[in-house]
Amino acid sequence: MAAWQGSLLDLEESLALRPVADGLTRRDLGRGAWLDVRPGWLSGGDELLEHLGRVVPWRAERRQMYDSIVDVPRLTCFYDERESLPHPVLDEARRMLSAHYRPELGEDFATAGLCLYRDGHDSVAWHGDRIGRSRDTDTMIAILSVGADRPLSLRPRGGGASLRVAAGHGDLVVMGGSAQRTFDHAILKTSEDVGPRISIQFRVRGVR
Ligand SMILES: O=C(O)CCC(=O)C(=O)O
Repeated sequence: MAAWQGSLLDLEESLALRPVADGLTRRDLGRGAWLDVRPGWLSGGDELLEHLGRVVPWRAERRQMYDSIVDVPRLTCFYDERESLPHPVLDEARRMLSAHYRPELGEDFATAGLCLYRDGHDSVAWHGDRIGRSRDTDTMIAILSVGADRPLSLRPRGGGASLRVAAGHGDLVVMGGSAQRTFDHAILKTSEDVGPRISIQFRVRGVR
């Protein structure tokens, strides 16, 4: 994995999660979709980035695109609900997210999908997570990011202006309501010289 220039401030902080609700803001996207943003949820994220880069069995991903199977330019690893996560702070993150969102979500976060964007050439194209209950029912996808700030882009399905949300080092972004049905999201390529980013997406059982 290419070097990540962590901040000196971050190196002095220990790896820990702060309360989810502190500084959490919700944005109504319309069409029943919303976005929660909690900047700086995780402190000391350099350590997590380095650890995950080293221990996770990263795999290249291939996806059906129209009539062909194409390489997705990023590396991934999926942990289902029975597997222990590759760092205890991620088990704690899942517990905290479940405790915070359970009254609204009606169930716990279960699985964790990890994605490694090695540099600005890595990306994921516009899509919604529409496998499972998210195809026709509201759900939530909670994303913790470490490493380079690669904004999460969203755009309404069927046309309309897109928006970009910062998903920086230690930030939490939660897509909720109808967001997987009424919006698509993407991590777009950038020509900027950016280092690696790892995202950890927590989902409920069966949703991909
Ligand atoms: O890396 C991210 O923040 C988004 C990942 C994503 O959209 C996906 O894997 O479905």
